[in-house]
Amino acid sequence: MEKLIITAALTGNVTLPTQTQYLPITPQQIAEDAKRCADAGAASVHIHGRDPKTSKPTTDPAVYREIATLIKEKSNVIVCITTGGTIHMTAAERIQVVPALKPELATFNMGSINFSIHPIAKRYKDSDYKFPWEKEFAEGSKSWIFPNTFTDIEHFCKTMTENDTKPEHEAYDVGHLYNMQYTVKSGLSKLPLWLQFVTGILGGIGSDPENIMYMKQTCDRLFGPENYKWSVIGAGYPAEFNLATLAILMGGHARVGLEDNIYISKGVLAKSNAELVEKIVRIARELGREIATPDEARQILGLKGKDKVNY
Ligand code: KMH
Ligand code: ZN
Repeated sequence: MEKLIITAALTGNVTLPTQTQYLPITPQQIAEDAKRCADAGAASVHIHGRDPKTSKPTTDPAVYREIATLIKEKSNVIVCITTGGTIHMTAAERIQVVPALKPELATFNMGSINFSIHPIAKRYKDSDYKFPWEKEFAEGSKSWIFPNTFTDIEHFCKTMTENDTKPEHEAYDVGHLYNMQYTVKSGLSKLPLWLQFVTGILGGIGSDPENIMYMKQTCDRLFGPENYKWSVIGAGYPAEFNLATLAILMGGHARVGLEDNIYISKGVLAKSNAELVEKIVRIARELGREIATPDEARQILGLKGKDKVNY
């Protein structure tokens, strides 16, 4: 099996600062976490920006530039920038970071889904929230649709191609794999593809191992086994570790991080993103899977290299 690519998703767009005190918020905190995760074995870090004052997710390219520049100074790790954002952001706002920074990798969400975190709001009283926006953000997600129309998909494909940014395709359900096939057939996406199978989002496919098997089988049929690489994002605990372990055994790759899961073990908060990376590295080593360095991951994924980014 090829070496394991570990992605660390550091802060995300839906984890609330109230949920964990260990969530990195400022560009400095995010960059320091990226370095610690790389030292622990992550080949790639997935980045969202947050307003340093309010902690709210932002699409401000200046925030992304600061984060990416600080990471580049500290580490050779691959920087994968989000184009996902939140319901409060337009598709144009979400994609603007790609022409601005021309990153090696950027996420590319392959279809529209309900995307809700409203059950989290039930855990907190009004006085529990650290920031005034969090309650409405969590409760309001009950009415969210995460829009990724074919118009958006076409525009994102063209923008990523123009900027030589490799898409990291996020598939939240089996139908999204067929959306991806449409982009391949219509010449918008080039093979080989790099995919994240995302499970456990309220609105998407569940975190059953059978779903990962089925998504992989579907990709084998649609693209051919040699034409894609895949990784898993199991949202929540224990899905993050269970599905990452399954992917390690099946020859896929794995993402962990506070964007997707805040627990290191049942009911125990992870004290850092690096602690989550360390755990998956231990599991991989026990199972005999070697860990890819950033440069090995660049080769596996066919990335342009960090000397060709615009930051
Ligand atoms: N939050 C994850 C479930 C993105 O940033 O574009 C998916 C994600 C999407 O990371
Ligand atoms: Zn993300």
